[in-house]
Amino acid sequence: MGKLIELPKKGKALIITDIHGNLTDFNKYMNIWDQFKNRDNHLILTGDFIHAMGRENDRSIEIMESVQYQCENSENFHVLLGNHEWSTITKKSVYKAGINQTLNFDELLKDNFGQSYNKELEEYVEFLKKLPIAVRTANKIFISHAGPPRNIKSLDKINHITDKGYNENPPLFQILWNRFEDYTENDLKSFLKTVNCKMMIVGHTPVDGIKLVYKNQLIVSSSYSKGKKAYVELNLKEDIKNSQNLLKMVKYL
Ligand SMILES: [Mn+2]
Repeated sequence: MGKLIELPKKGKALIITDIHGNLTDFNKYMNIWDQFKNRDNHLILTGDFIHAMGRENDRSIEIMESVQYQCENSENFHVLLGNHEWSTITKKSVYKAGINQTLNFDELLKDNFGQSYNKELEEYVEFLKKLPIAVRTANKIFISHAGPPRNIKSLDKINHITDKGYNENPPLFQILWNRFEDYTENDLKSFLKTVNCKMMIVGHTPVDGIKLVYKNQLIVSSSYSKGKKAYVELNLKEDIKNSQNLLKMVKYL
């Protein structure tokens, strides 16, 4: 029941971020995954797969259904919680460009499921509560939606990060919401030291494909981005010593 997934030194992992209700991009990535999947390879979706900018192009429900199906049917399909899924659990409103995305999602559910929308929503919440929060690979890469959180004393704290619930839980809030202006280079270094990792990969902040922050954090935008759409094909067997080693594994949609 832990919230941290540990991947062994075997195979590769596709790391895909911030789909935000874009079914076209989601399907492109699922095609890449179909070609890529085998016993040793993994897919890591780093959260925020729901909530598009406009109602008319918001395909969050189809994506939610597909993600749920694949999670239940493939051990190598890992989906992490993002702040937008968190807002569905906590029923806290989340805004993007001034638009209340939580209300939009409610409307979408009502349109799709009519009277039974509330029952459907509760089923989604139960599913989302099962999602892990982070992945740590044997070659020392830490992957989460955002962050790092402050004042984490051990890797085990990440594994138990939701023990205190989803509301009023600062470390959980920070790992889902923190952007690079929210932490210093020292915060990042001290976090990586605590979890015994070399580099961190996150989504959350829209960038032009990728952006390297404080030398040890790679921000990736796979769909909702400021231009290019990037993902990472992480080799889990390779020794990764620095950002150059990791940048070689970046691919574009
Ligand atoms: Mn986010």
